[in-house]
Amino acid sequence: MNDITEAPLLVAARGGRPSRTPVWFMRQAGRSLPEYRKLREGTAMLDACMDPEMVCEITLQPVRRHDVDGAILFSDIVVPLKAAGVDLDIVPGTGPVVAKPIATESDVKAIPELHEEQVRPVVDAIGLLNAELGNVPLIGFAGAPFTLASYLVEGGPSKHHERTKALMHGDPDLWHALLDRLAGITAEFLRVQVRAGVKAVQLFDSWAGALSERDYREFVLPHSTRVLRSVSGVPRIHFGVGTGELLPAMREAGADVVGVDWRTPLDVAVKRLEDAAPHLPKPVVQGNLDPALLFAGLPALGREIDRIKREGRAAAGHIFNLGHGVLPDTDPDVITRAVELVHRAA
Ligand code: 1CP
Repeated sequence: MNDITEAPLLVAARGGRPSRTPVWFMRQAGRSLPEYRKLREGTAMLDACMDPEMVCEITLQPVRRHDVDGAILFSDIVVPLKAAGVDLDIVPGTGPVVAKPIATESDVKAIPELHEEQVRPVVDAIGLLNAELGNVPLIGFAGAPFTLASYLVEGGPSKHHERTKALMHGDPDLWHALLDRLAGITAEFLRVQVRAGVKAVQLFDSWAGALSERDYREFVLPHSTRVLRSVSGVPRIHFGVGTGELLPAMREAGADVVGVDWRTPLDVAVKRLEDAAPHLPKPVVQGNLDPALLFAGLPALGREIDRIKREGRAAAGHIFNLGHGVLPDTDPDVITRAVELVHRAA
């Protein structure tokens, strides 16, 4: 196979039947791999994301080890915010922490735009990766406006997103102004990655599942729709956690592939997506193995993988993945075995 457009992940993303079920894992690069921990020693996360050689090496590590069908660019959802000039850091063991959380109109107005030269190291990393990856597609990504807003408004990781929801309901105009700015940054970051040569993109709205469908439709959907519409030329994957109730609305945002966490069986997800938009082509889904199943032993893991593949046949195309990211204590050898089990014809 010399034509990357025939790579299993890209065939499935177009709603076709590839030669094998394509599989990659969210957070496949990172703490579960000893070679990652070794390389990262002494380098802060955001510095690593701006070092093209390091990004290239970390992105390749899981591809070499596990024979996955996609490489996810090593980066983070806050990278474009930091690059544009927002004062934030990624604190080990915590996640993104923002120096001055967003609360007022002047805070929103102070959020800068993103310009390509500010993320030049990411562009360079994509160039290096495309030279190395052969027929394995490189997946770029960005954080969706709502999930980014949650970090900016809460000041860091949040369980209940209470400040975010308070702003959304308490001052809808300011909320929409904030999401409009963030949608601009996210859309530009995705377009930069597409121009640099990624073969697919994923929009991570990880925390959208914290919202009711009503709130999602009013306060989030228009902005995510704008982001997805502004990206063309590569398949677009749209993912969130706990979004079983939001799947119809997420489909309306217009992505080519909808990510599903482990709470909703794929055949049920496909039915919800189809019922929501009978005029659209049959949906393509990504998911949805519970990351905890990688701790359950190979017989149980094999059964779950077979079930998910069976249920995934309800879709026009299925990209196998976890329902959320690899947990840090996961045994990397089990990830390799899981990939073999997905690839096994059944
Ligand atoms: O292999 C890969 O998937 C590529 C690397 C990657 C991705 C896709 C990282 C590296 N971050 C992300 C996206 C990301 N970052 C998301 C969306 C995906 C998801 O839902 O998991 C989110 C919500 C973040 C925010 C973030 N960054 C967190 C979560 C905090 C919370 O609210 O619970 C954390 C812990 C980080 C830091 C981070 N990002 C990536 C790594 C390897 C790390 C740890 C860095 C360190 O400890 O130094």
